Parts: sequence; C-alpha cells; structure tokens
Amino acid sequence: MGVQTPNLMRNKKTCRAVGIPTIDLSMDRTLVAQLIIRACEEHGFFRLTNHGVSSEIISRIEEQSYGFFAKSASEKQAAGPPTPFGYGCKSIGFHGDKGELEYLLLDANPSSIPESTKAISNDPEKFSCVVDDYVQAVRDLTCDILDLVAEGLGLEDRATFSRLIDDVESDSVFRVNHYPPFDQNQKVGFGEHSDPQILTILRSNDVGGLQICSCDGLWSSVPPNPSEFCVLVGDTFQALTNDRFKSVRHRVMANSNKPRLSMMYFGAPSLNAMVSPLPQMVSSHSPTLYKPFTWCEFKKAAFSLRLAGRRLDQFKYS
Ligand code: GA4
Repeated sequence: MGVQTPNLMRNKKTCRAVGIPTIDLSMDRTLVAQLIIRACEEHGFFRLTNHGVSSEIISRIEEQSYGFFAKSASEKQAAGPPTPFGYGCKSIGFHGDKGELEYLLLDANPSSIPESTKAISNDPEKFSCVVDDYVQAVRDLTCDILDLVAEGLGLEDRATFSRLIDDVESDSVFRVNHYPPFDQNQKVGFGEHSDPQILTILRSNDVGGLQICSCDGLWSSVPPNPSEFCVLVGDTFQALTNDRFKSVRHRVMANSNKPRLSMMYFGAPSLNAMVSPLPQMVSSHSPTLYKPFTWCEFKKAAFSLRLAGRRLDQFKYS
C-alpha cells in the first residue's frame, strides 16, 4: 500500500496528529532552539518531553485538583465566581460562551497565590503551597523556552521575552479544567480560540480531547500524554515576533467516558508592559504589522470579544 502522505491520512474535518512536533528538551541546546523556533513558526504548538518538572510537583497539584472537583456542587460554588479568580462552571468569559467543563482560575503571581486560593481548599496553606510549587516550576520552564527562542533568533539580549514573564508584576494566570465524562455524542468542551498571552504550558491526564487547528484549517487531535507538556504560542508572542510565530487556535472536544483534567499556565507580561513587534523582526520585506499596545489594553480588548474572536486584528495597522 506504500506510505501515506499526511493529506491522505486526514478526513474532512479532523485529522490525526500528523506532523505535530515533539521536542526533547534534554537534547543539544542549539538544536532544541532551532526546533522550537520552527515549531512556533509552522504550528504555534509543540509537545515537550524531558522538561525537567518533577513528577512529584505534578502529582501533588493533580491530587489537589481532583480533590477539589470531587466536592459537592455547593461547596465548589462557594469558591466562585471566577471574577477574576475562583471556581467557574460551564460559563466562559463574560459574553455568553459556554463549555462542557468546570474550572479553577487562579492568579499565578507568587505574591497573590495565597489570596487567590484562600476559598478553595479546607487546607488553604497546603493548597497554596502546592499551586505555588507547580506555578514556579512551569514559570521557570516557560522562561527557559523563551530564552532558547531568543538565542535561536540571534537576539543579543537573551532575556528579551522571558523578562516579560519573570516580572514580580506579571499578570500570568493558572487554570485547571475538569471535563466530566461523556457517553453520548462528542461535544465541544472548550470552544475554538487562541490564548491572548505570550506562551501557554498545558499538561493533561491521560484523557484526550485537545485539538489544534493547522494553517490549512484542519483540526488535529493531540494524543494525551501525562508525562509531557504541550506548549502553545499566544497572541502576544505573535505580535512580538511580527507574525513570524502564529498563535495556535485550539479547542477541546469532550468525547471520553473518563474525566479529562488539564492544567494551563498562561505566561503574560505585567499590565503596563508595552508590546510591539521587536525591531529585529521588522524589515522592509516585513513591515511592522501591529500598533504598540500595553498588555492591559490588549487584555481589555481580548476580554470584550467572544471566545473565538480574532483579538489581534484590532491592533493591526490597516
Ligand atoms: C483563553 C485563555 C485563558 O483560559 C483565559 C480565558 C478567558 C476566560 O476564560 O475568562 C477568556 C479567553 C481566555 C479568551 C477571550 C476571553 C477571555 C474567555 C474569553 C471569552 C483565562 C484568558 O486569559 O483568555
């Protein structure tokens, strides 16, 4: 029968995870940097193995999360609504988007974690410690990835991107999504969107559902792997690189008879940080595509649109 080309392996609307890059962080640094850059350019997405985040830190946050979602509806409601932080169920954002999930939205800024996690656990000190350890580990990983990108792009200042996240005032967010099991038809768990921030680090249990959209508009299912992280380029990274990197549109289809648990760290700048395409990404062939904006302005605009909205369009030079 011969070897099938990627296109032949696709059906009309969804396809298998053909061509989604998996990058081993323990490989040679120069090679890793080039692979990450290519993945961010071609997919806005990659899977990361040998990421160095301890399995103990991961299992502790997973255990705490399962513990929280196993509580009664009224106990969970008492930790909501998620405005801006806390427990949410089915409603996403402020404009009527719905999903088949419940979630926790938490401030990922170390100084705010105790406050934003206070109402969530019967042992708030322990819960906040566990969140803090996980968030610190994934923040460090995010900064490593961003340093690798800066090195690979040949930027003199290797902290060009990581400095934005590694800031005491960083507006980064941590989210845990819990998708209940489904025995009927496949449903949209979390609708199509791109993340507004710089970089997202996602980890799930062994239940699938995440799909990413390729530039040709086809959806690929990402096989779940609890020992890996998925890395997603956000809108702000797209703007900083003047469209060299593309933020990835993704969604979650709920289709399993087991619950899916995923955790996302969304690395964001501080509210007053200025975002504009780096001069090194601009040339006569690639003129500046975006007007400068503060993260606060972008966030406001992002939150005023529906989930699937194309947020960056509002900041494009016409
Ligand atoms: C997507 C990424 C993060 O989950 C999030 C989401 C936020 C929310 O759930 O409240 C948003 C969504 C996300 C993008 C557009 C706006 C805001 C819902 C929505 C309709 C917490 C974020 O920062 O942006």
